[in-house]
Amino acid sequence: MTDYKRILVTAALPYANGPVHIGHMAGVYIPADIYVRYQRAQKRDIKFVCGSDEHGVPITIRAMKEGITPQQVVDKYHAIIKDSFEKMGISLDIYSRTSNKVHHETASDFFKTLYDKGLFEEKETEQFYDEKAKVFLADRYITGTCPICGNPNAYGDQCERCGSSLSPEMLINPHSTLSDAVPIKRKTKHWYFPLQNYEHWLSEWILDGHKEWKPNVYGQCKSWLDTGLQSRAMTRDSNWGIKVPLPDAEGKVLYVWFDAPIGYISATKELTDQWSDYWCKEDTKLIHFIGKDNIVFHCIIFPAMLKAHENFVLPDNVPANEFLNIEGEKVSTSRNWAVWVNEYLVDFPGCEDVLRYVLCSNAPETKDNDFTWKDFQEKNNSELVSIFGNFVNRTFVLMHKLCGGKVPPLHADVLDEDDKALIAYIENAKKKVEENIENYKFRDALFEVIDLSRKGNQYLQKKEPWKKVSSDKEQGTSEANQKSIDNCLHLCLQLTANLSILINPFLPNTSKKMLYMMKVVDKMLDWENAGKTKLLSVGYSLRPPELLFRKIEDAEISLQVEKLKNGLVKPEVASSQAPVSSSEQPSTNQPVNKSTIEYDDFAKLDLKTGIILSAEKVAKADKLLKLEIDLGFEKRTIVSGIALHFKPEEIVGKQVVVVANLAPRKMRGIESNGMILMAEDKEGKLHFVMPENKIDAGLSIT
Ligand code: B3M
Ligand code: ZN
Repeated sequence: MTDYKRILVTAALPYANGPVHIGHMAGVYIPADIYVRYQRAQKRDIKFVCGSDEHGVPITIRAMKEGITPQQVVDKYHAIIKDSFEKMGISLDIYSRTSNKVHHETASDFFKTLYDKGLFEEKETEQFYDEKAKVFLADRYITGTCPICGNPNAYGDQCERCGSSLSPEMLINPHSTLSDAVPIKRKTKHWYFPLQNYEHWLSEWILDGHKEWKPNVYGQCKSWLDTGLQSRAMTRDSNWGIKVPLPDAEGKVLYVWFDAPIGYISATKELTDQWSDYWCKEDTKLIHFIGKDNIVFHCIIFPAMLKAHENFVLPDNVPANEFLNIEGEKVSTSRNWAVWVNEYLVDFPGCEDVLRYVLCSNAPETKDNDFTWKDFQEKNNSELVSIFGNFVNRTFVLMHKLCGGKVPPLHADVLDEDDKALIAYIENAKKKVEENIENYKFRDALFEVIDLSRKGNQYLQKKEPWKKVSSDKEQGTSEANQKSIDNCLHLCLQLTANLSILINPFLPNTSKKMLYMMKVVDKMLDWENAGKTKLLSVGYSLRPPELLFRKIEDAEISLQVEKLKNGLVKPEVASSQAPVSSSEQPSTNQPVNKSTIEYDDFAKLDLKTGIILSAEKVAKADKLLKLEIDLGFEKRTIVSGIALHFKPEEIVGKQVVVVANLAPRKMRGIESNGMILMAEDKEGKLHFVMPENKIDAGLSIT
């Protein structure tokens, strides 16, 4: 381990097509950050890089759904993701993006190098093509009826209702999502990377050479290699992405999984002029933190690319995690079954470390795991508050009460068995935490830290220093008792100092607060200080305690559970109204009681009666109708996701209730100015919410 001169840690580049959720954090970013913070405390040369993945189908799909350009999509989500990472304390050295010039150049050059070496196969194949929109269609762009469950809105690669993976050929009534055209097959040329040529080398490198990789990672690699590898197209027909740097490649871009991992190299280039030390020198330890769905790309395809290029180091480890489910169900971004980090940060200000704690102690390191809000509360209240926080708080309160706010001396002559045992725990904890982190066992490492604070509590409870103070003022506390009090609090304070060092990689904000209370500088957090019991000098005066964690109340938890359920979008409407996040998008399912709002909140809504003057289908969007609404005082254009429920001609003349002061929003290039209210019944059928009698348009609803 120590024969490496430098470490380069990469964390999977999130697609900039939505905010990050807690599954991403638990699987990738929190473990990576713990590892990096620990290595920094060890004073090792380490760089931590990441950035937004801004190409590929996920981005163009999102653009289509939101009715904005791919560039607008990536600009929006890049900013949101970057902000979430910063606030969650993910201590990246750089958060770059694959739309940067340096990345376009780096990825192009990489492709060109392999091309010039003659390593690609050029092949013509038949792919689905939309004759109306004049583009080749990725599987996701083709929808139709699922042959398995009958869902009319299944995608060409997957049905989101029954979860089956599909291919476009399997769909009943397939049509393009860009137009209503039935896709046809058409010839197209692409450049393929013959992975089978690297199979032998990969087997040796991984199956023989990296038996220490996590079983889930090793197992997946083995199964890919056992099945046999095939050529994979490294280019796509699209106008969004990095142009294929060849003369006869009009309308072709690099496959997103070709360019994205090169993004790690580009980000390092952007970060430091010494980038090539980290990428090209053999004594670099390269580690990719990823989720399990990215294993094949990071363990097979990217290493084969690196090997083919010849200039680069290979990953030393790829500690991929499994998935985190929410309240017993798989995360689904299209159904909005997720806990979004940007929303958590608003709902629980100052509780960033709590989320880090819960996600680490519950990380899906070896199998899929479940996040529940109840467990979140439980872990906060009965571990962070009652064990760790309680120990630090008691130590400080007692030290102020019994030792005049100063670090008391240690009397070696009266050290007893309990004192010695505590010293031994402190010394041993360092090694245990360290070993676990080095082996990517972050849950176990964190458990050791909490366990050390638990030991502290037990020690205090046994020693009961508060009982040793004499109540007789005249007589005062006996010398023996005072010595025992001193020793107890001296050791508890040294333990507190140790806890601040050990908890720092996991809960950096908590560690900072502890430093403040102890009036010491960051330097104390150097890992070499862990295990020592002379960190705080005798006679040094310390600040009064501050609570490290607050209790989380039942009401906060039920609110979150409610929010999760209320935000849930049914698969049928998900594709036209895919949520950006639950707070930005109204859901169309049956509301479970929402939380109470003040009258003032209600009064902000400008609800008006209106009449539909005209309705027409929106091109390339089978769920949207463009409505002209008479609001009495003006006519409005409103785009509404009701096309699957009503024919345009049957709703002309209907009375409707309009949210008239909703911020305008572009959908499919049409600006929508407001929203009409609909009621959804148990069968998922929509009904207009409207007055029974004929009334004028433009009346206020109060
Ligand atoms: N953006 C996939 C994902 O977010 C992809 C990772 C790229 S890492 C080079 O799961
Ligand atoms: Zn299905």
